[in-house]
Amino acid sequence: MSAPALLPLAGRRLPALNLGASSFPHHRATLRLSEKFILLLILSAFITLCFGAFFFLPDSSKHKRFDLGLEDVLIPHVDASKGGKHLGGFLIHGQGHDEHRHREEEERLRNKIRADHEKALEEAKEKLKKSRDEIQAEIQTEKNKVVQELKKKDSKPLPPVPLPNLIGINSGEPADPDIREKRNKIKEMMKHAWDNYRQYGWGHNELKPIARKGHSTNIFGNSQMGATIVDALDTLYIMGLHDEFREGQEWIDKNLDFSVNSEVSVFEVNIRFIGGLLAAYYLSGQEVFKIKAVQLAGKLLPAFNTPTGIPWAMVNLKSGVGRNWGWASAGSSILAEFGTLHMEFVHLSYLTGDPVYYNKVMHIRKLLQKMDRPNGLYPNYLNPRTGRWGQHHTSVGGLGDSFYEYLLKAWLMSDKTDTEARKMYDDAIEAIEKHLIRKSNGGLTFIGEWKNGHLERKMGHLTCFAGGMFALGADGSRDDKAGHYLQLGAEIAHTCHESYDRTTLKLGPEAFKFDGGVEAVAVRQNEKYYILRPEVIETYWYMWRFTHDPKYRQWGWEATQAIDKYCRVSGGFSGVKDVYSSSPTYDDVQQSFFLAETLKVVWSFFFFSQLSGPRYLYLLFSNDDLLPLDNWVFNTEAHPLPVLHLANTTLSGNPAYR
Ligand code: DMJ
Repeated sequence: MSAPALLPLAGRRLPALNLGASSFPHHRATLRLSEKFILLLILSAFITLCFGAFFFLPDSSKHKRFDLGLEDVLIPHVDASKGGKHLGGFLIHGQGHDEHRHREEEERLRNKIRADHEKALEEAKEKLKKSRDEIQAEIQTEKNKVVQELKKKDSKPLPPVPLPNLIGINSGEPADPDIREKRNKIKEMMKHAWDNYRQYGWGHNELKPIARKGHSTNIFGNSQMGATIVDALDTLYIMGLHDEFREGQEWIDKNLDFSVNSEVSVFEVNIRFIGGLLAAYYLSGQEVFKIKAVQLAGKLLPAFNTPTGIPWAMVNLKSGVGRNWGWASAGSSILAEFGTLHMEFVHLSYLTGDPVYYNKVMHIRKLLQKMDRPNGLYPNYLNPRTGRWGQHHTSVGGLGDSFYEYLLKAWLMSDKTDTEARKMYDDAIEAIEKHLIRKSNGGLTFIGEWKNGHLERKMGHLTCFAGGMFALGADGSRDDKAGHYLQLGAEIAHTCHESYDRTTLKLGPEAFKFDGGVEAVAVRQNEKYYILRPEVIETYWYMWRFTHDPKYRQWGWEATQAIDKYCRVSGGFSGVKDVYSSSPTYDDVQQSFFLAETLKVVWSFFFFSQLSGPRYLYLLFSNDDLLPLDNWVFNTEAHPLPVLHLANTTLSGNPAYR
């Protein structure tokens, strides 16, 4: 009997079933009963069929998961030879159906699921017997295992590279007792700064020496990255403070982690962290510093994902999302920030064999070369979306300074082979000299700031670094103007010394004017502070290296004494709010650059005595064999990086050339 024959019959008879039997003659009633029976039979057969279909038809939800492209997760086995894919034991497509094998496979999976459930149940029962503390300890052990595994993965050794000749890192004690005494004093100041940071700010970025606790600013984001430790390492090393260096190394090895949800300044992290780690690596040869530098550099790379390749000022180390400072000319990038990456990034490519870092900074250079420059000057702001300049402000101080410094140092660091960088430097300083450098009525040479077509007769403490830069760039200058640039360096050094000498504390203000009868003096209250900056001492140091005029050493020593007298507190060193006040108030910040730069420079003053080739206090008081300038170039945070005696072409990361 086929279903189509049954259904019309059932349909026609059904209404009669509902009439009572008493309404019909007997024989007809008998007939109806048999009909009912047959109908019931048919119905039950139909229901059984539907029920069976419900259970035995393939599960459509499984097809949907397959369509989502999750094959890798969901398909336990792919038999390529048969071209068929099995999903949980069901054949989805392909040939060669083997019912028996399917059933076996299904059975095997069912057994496995059952066994897994039982095992999980047993484990859960076992867990419940344990105390809360035991369970927590187990979880912790598991976590540690995962962390260790990740660390192992991250710490894979990098391919070895030939290390440049590390001349001048192990110099001896000077014979002159006066010089020895000065060096000991500077070393004691470094110990005071470090020991207090060690005691009250360890692991924080900086120290509040009066509140005696950790300190940080938005340039380091919201996490504790131990900026002072990383920044101070090479100074500790140079001064022979090896126990302190080892403490720092241990902290970095165990605690310095860049997978943090923190938005940092690309520039500051580059010059202080990458520069500091690379210098520590070159000086000590300890792999951990190189590995951390490379890990951190990888976290900065997303900042370059802009329409022009000019990096954002800030990047979130975890998400890689970048942005610019809201105050910077409608969200522009800043010349001194994106223009101060070259030295470190070239070294990263050299050490890793990966050209990505080199390519990023060369792309910036090429882009700048193509752009028109108003009066030959580089404006401080560049929009990374449009590739156009922002406000036409030019400065050799804040916002511009180290861009010019890195053009010159790119050339020096390449063993003078990067002539493109030298040309850009020469062009830039010619325009600066023409439009920004003037003599005051009192005969002081100063570098002003260009703002929308007029010269502001104000110079910043930061700008004072330029004296040293002019001296450093004298050799190799265009038209053989070495004497001229050395003289310019000396004039800037003199002006900056005047800015110190005309204060009560003999420490220089943040900015000083040459206007309305004012000469080298701060006028505004908010420009009278001194925050342990190095630039003036740095310029003295370069001048000392190139001229050996003892006045520069003397000036360096005077500044050191003033810092010790007015910035020293029992919990470290602090900036002061007013250098013209005889009872100064403190800003309560021990800047990381005080340990990285200021103290390092005075130290090296007393190492150099020859008329050879460059920033600082410890360097001021050292013999000439400490980090000779033919072999080392200091980054803008005074971290020494060795000259790479290679042609530019070798920086492509091609291991054959390294
Ligand atoms: C340092 O972090 C660097 O020298 C930077 O280039 C600008 N100045 C500060 C210290 O003043």
